[in-house]
Amino acid sequence: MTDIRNIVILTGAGVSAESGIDTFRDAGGLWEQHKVEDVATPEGFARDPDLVLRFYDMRREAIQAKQPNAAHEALARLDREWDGELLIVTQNVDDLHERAGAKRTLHMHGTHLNAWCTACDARTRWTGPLIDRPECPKCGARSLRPDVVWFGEMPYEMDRIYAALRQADLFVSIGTSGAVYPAAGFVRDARELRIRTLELNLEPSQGSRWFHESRHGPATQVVPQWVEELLG
Ligand code: BV8
Repeated sequence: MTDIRNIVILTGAGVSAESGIDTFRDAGGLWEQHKVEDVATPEGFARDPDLVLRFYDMRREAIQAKQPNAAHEALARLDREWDGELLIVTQNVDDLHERAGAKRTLHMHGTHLNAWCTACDARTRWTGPLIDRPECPKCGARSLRPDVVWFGEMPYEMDRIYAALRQADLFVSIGTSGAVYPAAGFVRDARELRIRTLELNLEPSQGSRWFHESRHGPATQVVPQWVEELLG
């Protein structure tokens, strides 16, 4: 690993699972309780805004009672101590990477803790519910939605992600099923760019065959071990 300078890390729900935050596709996961097209699409929001707002209000409240786990802590340590480039691209909308101390993070699917005004486009930090249609702090309109990227919507900062991938020497995917694009395609982009690829996941993901190396186990074990090796 001595020739590694610039690292891009992709994280998914598996990195927060041991903090008690439901993943999407594991047994009893979020999508089993709700149909994706009903709660995570603009069409679903237009059809039944109350259902969608309650779904996100429940999750926004739940994550605030959770704590970062050893995987988040290890990635924050890597962020502090790694003197090369590092970007933690997370698909997660919780803030556990930041609460563990990570700074170089990018939320490509948005964040639970922002509200997005569809009238004036302002994004405001938001920790309470949206079901009561509160006023936008900037323009006063009662047009706030979760600042979360739904299916069919453009993920955030794609240019910045691809620019980081083009400079990377190592791409590490942690706790994601490889089910959702374009995130699930990053490993193939990395392979085309001749970047070393590593998967750290509880079990093989849908993209496992694209990784040079896969290590399987709970994130709180495999992530600190990998960070220790890298910094060791
Ligand atoms: C877009 C926010 C156009 C909301 C989410 C190509 C082919 C097919 C379809 C498409 C395609 N391109 C686009 C699409 C459509 C769609 C898509 O991919 N559909 C899928 C279902 C086929 N994609 C989109 O619509 C995206 N937008 O494409 O716009 C575009 C394209 C390119 C460039 C520009 C524009 C937008 C997708 C974003 C949707 N929003 N989240 C919310 O959170 O409510 S998706 C949501 O699910 C997550 O954010 C995450 O991205 C995704 C996958 O979830 P994971 O994080 O992987 O979690 P999951 O439960 O699936 O897996 C958990 C993993 O952890 C498992 O592997 C498990 O083994 C592991 N694990 C569990 N416990 C542990 C663990 N690992 C370690 N330790 C543990 N303890």
